[in-house]
Amino acid sequence: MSSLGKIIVLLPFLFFCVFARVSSLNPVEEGKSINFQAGFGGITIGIGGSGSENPDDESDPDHDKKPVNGDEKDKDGNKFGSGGEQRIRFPFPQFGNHGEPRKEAKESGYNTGAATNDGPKPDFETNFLGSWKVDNPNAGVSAMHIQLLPNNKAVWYDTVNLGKSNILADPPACRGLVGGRQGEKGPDCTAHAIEYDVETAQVKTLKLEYDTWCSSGGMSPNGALVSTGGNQEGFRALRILNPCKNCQFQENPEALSANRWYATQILLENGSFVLVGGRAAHNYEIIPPEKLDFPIQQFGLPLLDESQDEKENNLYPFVNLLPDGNIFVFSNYKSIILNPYTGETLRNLPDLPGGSRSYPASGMSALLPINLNVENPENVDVEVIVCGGNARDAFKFSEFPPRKFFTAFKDCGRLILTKEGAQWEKEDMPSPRVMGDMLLLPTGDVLITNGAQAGTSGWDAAETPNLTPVLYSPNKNNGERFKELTPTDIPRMYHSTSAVLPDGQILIAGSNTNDYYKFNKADNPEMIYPTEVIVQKFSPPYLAPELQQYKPNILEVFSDKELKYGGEFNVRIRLNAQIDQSDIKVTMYSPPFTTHGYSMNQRLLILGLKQVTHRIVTAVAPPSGKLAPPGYYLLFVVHRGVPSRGMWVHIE
Ligand SMILES: [Cu+2]
Repeated sequence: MSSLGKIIVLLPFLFFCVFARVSSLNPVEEGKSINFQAGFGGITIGIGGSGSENPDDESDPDHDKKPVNGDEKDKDGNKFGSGGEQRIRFPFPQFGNHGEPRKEAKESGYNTGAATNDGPKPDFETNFLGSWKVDNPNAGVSAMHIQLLPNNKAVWYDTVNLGKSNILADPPACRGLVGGRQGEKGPDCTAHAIEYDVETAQVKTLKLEYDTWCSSGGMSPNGALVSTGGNQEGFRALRILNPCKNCQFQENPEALSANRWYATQILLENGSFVLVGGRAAHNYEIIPPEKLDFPIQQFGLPLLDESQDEKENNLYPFVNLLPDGNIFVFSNYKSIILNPYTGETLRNLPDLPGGSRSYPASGMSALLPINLNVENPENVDVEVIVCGGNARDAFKFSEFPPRKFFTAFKDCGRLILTKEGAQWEKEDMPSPRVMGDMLLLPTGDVLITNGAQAGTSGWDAAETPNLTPVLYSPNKNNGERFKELTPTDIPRMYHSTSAVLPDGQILIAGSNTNDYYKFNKADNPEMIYPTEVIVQKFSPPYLAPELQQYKPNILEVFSDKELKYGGEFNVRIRLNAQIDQSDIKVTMYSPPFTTHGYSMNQRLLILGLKQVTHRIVTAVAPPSGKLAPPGYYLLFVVHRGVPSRGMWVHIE
């Protein structure tokens, strides 16, 4: 949180030594880790995955194009947020569309591209600019941090130390009230974390003991959420949540080597996490996966000293794993390539000119999709993009009254990280943005949402919400890459999040520019933007209704879901089209941990292809953990820009 002085007296934590640790907590019990196959892989989740289906049956190519079992969502606002109720779901497809004539391409106005043998056909075109819908009018907890897990539950939470949320803990659990609505008395019996079913919008509350405010996290190789850091008693906490029914967080408040408040966490090739920075923590540490207690491995990181401004601008650094196993670390405007196992800086990269990109100036960044569909996939170029942000002194003016909000940056820089001597390539977004979110879509495009057009991160420290999503196509020519999409009408500014869902929709949630939950001006005259507990879903252009006829359907039960590095694997599909190999892309997405405008551990891999028909796609798994750290990914088959529903796969 920005307005530090309001609540916290920051201690000068400048002793970066190895700490004695509390080791009274048990490590994760073997039996508690998720069994993916048995837990949910077999039954769910609506991809036409009827076990009785014959994949070689040619007679019925369209049968599973209808949504499974209609819309199961309960739109009755009263039922949401209460948690608890489990529904029986019927994932079996309806058999329909037999013999129905397909919509003529001409009639629907799409470029189908003539079937030709010379070169890849273009992506299907659409004029659809996306659409918004409310998925749940009250999720109870404002989504400050979010992670999608392989059981199709999005876990999100804010903080236990800023008063009551909008949902009671179920089963009941109370704690002493810290902060909160004016005049309110304790105890606090609300929940501050929930599990959100991304298919049904149902909410189940989760218990959190140690504060997660402005924390970090990621998905471990076995599909658990590993949450780190936070504030106060959560500064050094590590929490593990396995994606199973009725699981709760296991927490160790003394696991980490330093206070990790605004740190960044990513996976390394061996499945360990690297946890970088945090307020006054100019170092990083390596934490093994799925352990609550472990020996400290901490390394100094001078970059975080060198890039610190008067108002920090070195928090939530942008960190990515590179194909050689080293990591890219970007803070403020400076970046390096670092050997994570020795702490050695291997290369200083050129400064990104213009101002600051890191928290609280809060630009956005992502590793662009990595194309492994090449001759030597172990030796590919990877490129990072960094966009938006604000001036290095912007927070000084936006933090306290009389506030002054500098217009955010419009510009982006792209840098090839694998080429020595590469320089930043600059380009401009259609609008200025700070605190935006940047997600990699199943197609390989990039979606920019959320944020504001002026100001910085921090309570009430920004104005003019940026309501217009932007699609960025990295492979087009500079100057032609951005496209504005349908705007929303709900501001999503400080402490908002977003997530790519298996069906290709984007979940958009959170936003709390206030120091506790505030919903209306009558009770909170000083409030500018309300705390958001409304959950939306955004459908990007590839979900245009008229494109759905081109959408491949993955037959999950007949497809390989356990991948081995470098190994070939088969995905059974149904696709009613004449295709050749160049019409199909297979992409693999690591669902990130998103908070404060940064999606940690996000990557999209475009896989090598061996053989493609309209029935079966044989693809090649990424060559190593350096390109795809072990764990769960969403795999999409993309037909000329139209993605299938994603199938969860696991690689190690
Ligand atoms: Cu924060």
